[in-house]
Amino acid sequence: MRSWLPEGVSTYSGSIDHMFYMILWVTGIGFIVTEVVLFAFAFMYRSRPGRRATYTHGNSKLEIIWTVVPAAFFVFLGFMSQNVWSSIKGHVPHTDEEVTVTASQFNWEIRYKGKDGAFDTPDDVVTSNDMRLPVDVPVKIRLRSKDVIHSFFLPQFRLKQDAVPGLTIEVWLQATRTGEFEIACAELCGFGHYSMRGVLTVLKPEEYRTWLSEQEAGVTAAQAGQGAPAPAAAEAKAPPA
Ligand SMILES: [Cu+2]
Repeated sequence: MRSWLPEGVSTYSGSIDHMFYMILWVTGIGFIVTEVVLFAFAFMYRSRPGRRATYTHGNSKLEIIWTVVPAAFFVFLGFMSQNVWSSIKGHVPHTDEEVTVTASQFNWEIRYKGKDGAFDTPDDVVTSNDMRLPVDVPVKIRLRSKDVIHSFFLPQFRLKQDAVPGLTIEVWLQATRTGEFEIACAELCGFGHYSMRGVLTVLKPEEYRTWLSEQEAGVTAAQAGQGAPAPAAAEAKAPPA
């Protein structure tokens, strides 16, 4: 049954899966029990020759039981979900690893700070549908949208968050293994919605550093090629931690 969901590769995927299966079990068992009783009673008390219908006002004790027991389950599940929710959504861990993801019809623009350590500056490293992150490090992702509502979905990380025009929404993840994973859009956002697909590559931290430095060097070289003098001072600066 566990094979239902894709492999979980974030630090919080286990607690989300646990909640998912717990809710599935509770509601699944409740569903089966009530359906069996419904069909059994419909069969047992079906119309038959010689049997008269009786009028009953119901049974207060039974009604109290089948109201209180599910209510208690819902409150229990609510408290459990609240713990998981607040540990994932309630706070973003302190981290120096930050990327901005901007959704638009129909691609994901991934933006890294570049050498100056600040977003939305000329030295930003920008890729399309190609996101790379280090393993075992918390990463903050700032989500934005240029046009309509999209939904940033990393199934293996159990991360799904709407990207809403006009807002910057912060989410985070910490990958537990290296590999390539799908970035999907989970909000019907237009004709090209199906093609809105990216790849998240989780690398070892040193491989990630190397890749990012190469990208930064590429941006600097491109700027130099356009006639803008390469900022020599920035070259000497230590890269952002
Ligand atoms: Cu979309």
